[in-house]
Amino acid sequence: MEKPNQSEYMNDPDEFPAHMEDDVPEYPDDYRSGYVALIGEPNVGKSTLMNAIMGAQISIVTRKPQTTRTMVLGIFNSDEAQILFLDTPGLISPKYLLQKAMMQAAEQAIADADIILHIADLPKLHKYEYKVDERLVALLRESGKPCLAALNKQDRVADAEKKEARNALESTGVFKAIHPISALLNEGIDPLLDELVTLLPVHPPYFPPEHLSDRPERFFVSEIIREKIFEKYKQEIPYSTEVVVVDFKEKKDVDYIAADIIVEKESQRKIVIGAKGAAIKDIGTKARADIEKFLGRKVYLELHVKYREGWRNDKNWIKRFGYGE
Ligand SMILES: Nc1nc2c(ncn2[C@@H]2O[C@H](COP(=O)(O)OP(=O)(O)OP(=O)(O)O)[C@@H](O)[C@H]2O)c(=O)[nH]1
Ligand SMILES: [Mg+2]
Repeated sequence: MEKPNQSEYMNDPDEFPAHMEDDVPEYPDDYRSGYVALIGEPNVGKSTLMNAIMGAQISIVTRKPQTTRTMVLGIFNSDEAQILFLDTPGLISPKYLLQKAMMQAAEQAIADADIILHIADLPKLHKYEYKVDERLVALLRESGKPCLAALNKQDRVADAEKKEARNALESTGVFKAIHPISALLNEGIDPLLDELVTLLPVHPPYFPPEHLSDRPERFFVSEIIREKIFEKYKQEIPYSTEVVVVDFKEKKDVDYIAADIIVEKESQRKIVIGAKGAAIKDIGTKARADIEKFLGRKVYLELHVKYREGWRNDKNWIKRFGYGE
């Protein structure tokens, strides 16, 4: 990802919102800003942590692994720092092209980051006898960047288990500090943020302070619809589904949004539509409620279900859907 250049944005009023032209905020000389990559296995709570820090649903969260597919930026502002969090897809061994693109997103985040925050899942560490993935440790070590670890889901383990997990991560020698947290219950997050700030480079903010992300509203709308599909279906459908917003018109009373839900097979298309359209109606109702909450506006949502045979393994479709380079 291209980092925006501070001096360019100060000089080019076309690039940034009008209020920045005449009201360029002053920042202390020791203001810090930089990128923090959230890295870890699927389902450990990376997106939950980002949302907890942001106080908003920037990244979708479900109970299933491999929910996040692409790098999602969350911009956190305080008086002393702007932290740019890069939420990433969980680290896996890719089996199809879409997963390969997902791993590229995680690698790109590591390459772009000033600091790497590894999120580990405490109950899972306990279950697997505190074994730390050696490939991950090698990846972090090779990056040469400062690394911190967050031991997440502390609400689900006893103190003795936390201690074992801490010892296991400490023994790798790659982490500057280890923070037990619960992203779900918002525990342990302030000390983690404080520590991140101390490790950030002294740099003016990259983005105007009221920006929460660099993604357009369309992106969040399609992600919310995808989240509802992840929640509704078990194994196959969520991983075969992509959502594309094809029309988005802001109107006076109610915005009009049309989106295509794309699956891989005709049989999946039938399932997503459901008997007499009941399934798609349910997805639409739930998605619309969350989209309205996110946009703060009323929305008319129109959904169509289509199939594109084997799109997850087709490089042209993957590119068209915005994954990979
Ligand atoms: N008990 C508990 N559950 C948590 C905590 N943090 C996250 N979870 C749950 O863990 C599940 C996965 O959370 P996500 O935030 O989607 O995980 P992720 O690491 O972003 O997953 P991928 O995007 O698939 O890589 C969800 O059901 C969360 O509610 C926590 O601190 N405690
Ligand atoms: Mg995620």
